Amino acid sequence: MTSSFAKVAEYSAKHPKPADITFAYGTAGFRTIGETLESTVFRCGLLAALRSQSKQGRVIGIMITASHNHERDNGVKLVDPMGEMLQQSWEGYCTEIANASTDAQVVEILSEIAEAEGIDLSVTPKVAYARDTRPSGPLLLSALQDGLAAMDVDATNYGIVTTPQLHFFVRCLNTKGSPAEYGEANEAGYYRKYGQAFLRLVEGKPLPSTLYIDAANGVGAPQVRKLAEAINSPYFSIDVRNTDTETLGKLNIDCGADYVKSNQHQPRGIMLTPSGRYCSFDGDADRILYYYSDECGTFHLLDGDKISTLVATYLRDLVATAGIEDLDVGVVQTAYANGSSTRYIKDTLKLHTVFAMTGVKYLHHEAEKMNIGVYFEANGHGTVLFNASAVNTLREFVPASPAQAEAVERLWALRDLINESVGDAMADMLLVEAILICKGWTLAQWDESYTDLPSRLLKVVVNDRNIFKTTNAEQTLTSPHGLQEVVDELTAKFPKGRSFVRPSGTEDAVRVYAEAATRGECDQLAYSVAGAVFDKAGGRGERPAEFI
Ligand code: 16G
Ligand code: MG
Repeated sequence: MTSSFAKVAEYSAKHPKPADITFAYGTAGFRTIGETLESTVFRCGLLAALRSQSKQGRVIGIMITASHNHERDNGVKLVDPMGEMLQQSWEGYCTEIANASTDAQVVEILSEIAEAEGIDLSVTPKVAYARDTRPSGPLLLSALQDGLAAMDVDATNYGIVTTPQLHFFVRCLNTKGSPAEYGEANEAGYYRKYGQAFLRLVEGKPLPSTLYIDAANGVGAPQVRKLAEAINSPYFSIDVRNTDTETLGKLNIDCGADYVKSNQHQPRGIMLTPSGRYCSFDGDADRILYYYSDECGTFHLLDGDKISTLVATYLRDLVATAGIEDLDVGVVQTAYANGSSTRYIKDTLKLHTVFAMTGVKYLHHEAEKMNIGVYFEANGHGTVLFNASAVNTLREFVPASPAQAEAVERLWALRDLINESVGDAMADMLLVEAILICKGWTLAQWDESYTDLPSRLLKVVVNDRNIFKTTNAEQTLTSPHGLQEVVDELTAKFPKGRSFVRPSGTEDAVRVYAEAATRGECDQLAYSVAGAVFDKAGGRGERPAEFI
């Protein structure tokens, strides 16, 4: 068996593991200082090859990106054949191989995985890969290419694209020629598929005003311009800001979806005017948020929850107009969803809603269980899934009137407009634009559906975040002992109070979320919970400032 790995040790010697670092495959893959990731990315190449062989030579994706994080960081994640996140049971293999201390051990681990998974090593492995615009990208890319060469992989380099584009290509490659054929596995195919679906939905409706896009000085900037060129229609008139992917020190700085969500403020480079329409992508363009300013100059954010309710409402209404009875629309949220949104979904929309743990893979799996599952994190990451039974129902449904036929046709067009492999800022933007155009809505009209409760997200640095264990979709702490009771006591003091504490999956810190009826009460709750975490669970550095 080892002969299949004959070249691995030699290549591996070119990419030694830094002795003092322990790597972990987290919520969205490995993520840390870019320069330290060479060995990890090389080894991900090896593992992707093995994963492909375990899937009878289906294409596995590898994306080199650190999303909204600082430019000095980078990361790598594997993409499974349908464009979804890597199966969780393989995440442990990734961590194991990333931490092997010698080249011989790397080979040994590969052999062990091959044996444990019963992998046929004679299968030619196939991998598709890409990176974002980070300065450490080229170094990591060449480490990856060594990993692929060491395993004789049939590899396709997609260059610099958004994370969701790479997911899309992987799904297209693996469904080519099948009934589930997803599209053409290249950039032009991506723009064509989503552009055409968008135009099918909006043609004949009144034209929208220009949409200002903050591209976070990341890979979304060139890509969204290419999308606009391909669509080439006044229905998609955009003005892209924060497009500098060349100058060091600009990526995600004072701009991008994460900045806008955390600061509840417009990014640098965008001046808000009343009636203007604005959105922000994150650094790898898998998240999107909308915002606007009212006549008084007050900033209003339309986050992932607002996108999710907009989309769910539209889908629910179309299903009703079509007269299809056995097609349920459901919504998946995380604990970060604003309480007002959850109440709105349950009480006003009367749709089924569930909570999943933070991280796309968890939401995705819950949404797969629904007929039409809309999932979004409040931070703007999400998409919609039509499961097999929904597709069958749609296919077999016989409309009884032209209005019903039109609603069915719109449901098909919406499905084509959605990137079902993963949340996608560009596809989600077209989806929101299409719905707003069809409804003839401004951002303020969209915003009227419900009013967010004031919320606050704080970070507490502790000695060991691994002592924090949660249950109930991360809303309840089971460890450290007694801390949840303190959170409950504090929360009970505030009308509409809600707070939870969870260990971050991407950073060495603990997150504290709180919401309450007023801004003042929300902040009091957030800081008192953060203070309790700091005092009772080994806080490090500065104690979260008390709210006065
Ligand atoms: C990752 C997740 C994102 C999640 C965030 C939470 C993916 C592709 N990305 O960026 O969805 O919101 O982690 O970070 O799953 P945290 O665990 O540090 O709070
Ligand atoms: Mg991202």
